Amino acid sequence: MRVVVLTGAGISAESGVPTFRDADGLWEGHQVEEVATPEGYDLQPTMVQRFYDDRRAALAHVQPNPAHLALARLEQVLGDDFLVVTQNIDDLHERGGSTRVLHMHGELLSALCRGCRQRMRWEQDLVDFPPCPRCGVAELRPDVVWFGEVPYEMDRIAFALERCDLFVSIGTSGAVYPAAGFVQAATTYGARTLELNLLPSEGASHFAESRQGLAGTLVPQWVAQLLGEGPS
Ligand code: BJW
Repeated sequence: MRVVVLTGAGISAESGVPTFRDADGLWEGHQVEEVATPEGYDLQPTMVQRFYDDRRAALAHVQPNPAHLALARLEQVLGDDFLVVTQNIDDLHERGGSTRVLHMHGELLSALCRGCRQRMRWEQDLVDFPPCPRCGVAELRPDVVWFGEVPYEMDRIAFALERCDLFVSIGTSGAVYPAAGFVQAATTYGARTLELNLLPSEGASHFAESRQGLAGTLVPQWVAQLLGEGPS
């Protein structure tokens, strides 16, 4: 059985990573247009660099939770028939043991040079605009996908959605495209669909099944069920 899992901010919430649109979420203290668009970055680059520097630094203080660990366990069983597509820019899937992960909205631990367009692993602050180690131009920005930009890995994601038997969406509001449209694509190609979310998402009606609760509880339960270990 081929399984594609889409994850959003909700899967990292119990690790202490703020979501975007919940109360106390990241958007509560910031205008989305200011920190998550190329235009916002051009207007206030230092403020945007600080926003991402703070989030990068915060990674050192969070750990994967049982939901991340359960997905890594499922990958160990399904191997190449399993894929995590994450909208998250944290590294909690990888630290939880997953290796088959596509970061469609980029990664905090990566920088993108606006001079030479190279992407590179980056663990330090960017607020002082250090020169690119490759081309020397001081135009490094967070390697994340802002509104109006094209998400990463779309070809590989489309290929996986066409071939999967089961599509599972975990901890995402379904407010942001193209990820919000994956459930309809998977359905069109014949997959069964399941949503695991604290509350019904904006796209809940598109899923064949929807379960509400904490990801740290629901995901291990679902994985155990899929592996024949729990009640069906
Ligand atoms: C729990 C939980 C717990 C809490 N357990 N659950 C009009 C119509 C349609 C589309 C558009 C339109 N106008 C413009 C567009 C396109 C636009 C878009 O979607 N806009 C919408 C606002 C309408 N999209 C784009 O511009 C994208 N690019 C694009 O479309 O390019 C064209 C193209 C596509 C494909 C091929 C070729 C061309 C780019 C989108 C980039 C989004 N970027 C961000 C910032 C990334 C960097 C960063 O992290 O700062 O990505 S925005 C932000 O939202 C971030 C997230 O990844 C994304 C989704 O958020 P997510 O993960 O859903 O978080 P929340 O907070 O919204 O929800 C959390 C959920 O978890 C909630 O439901 C909670 O209930 C739940 N939860 N705790 C389980 N413990």
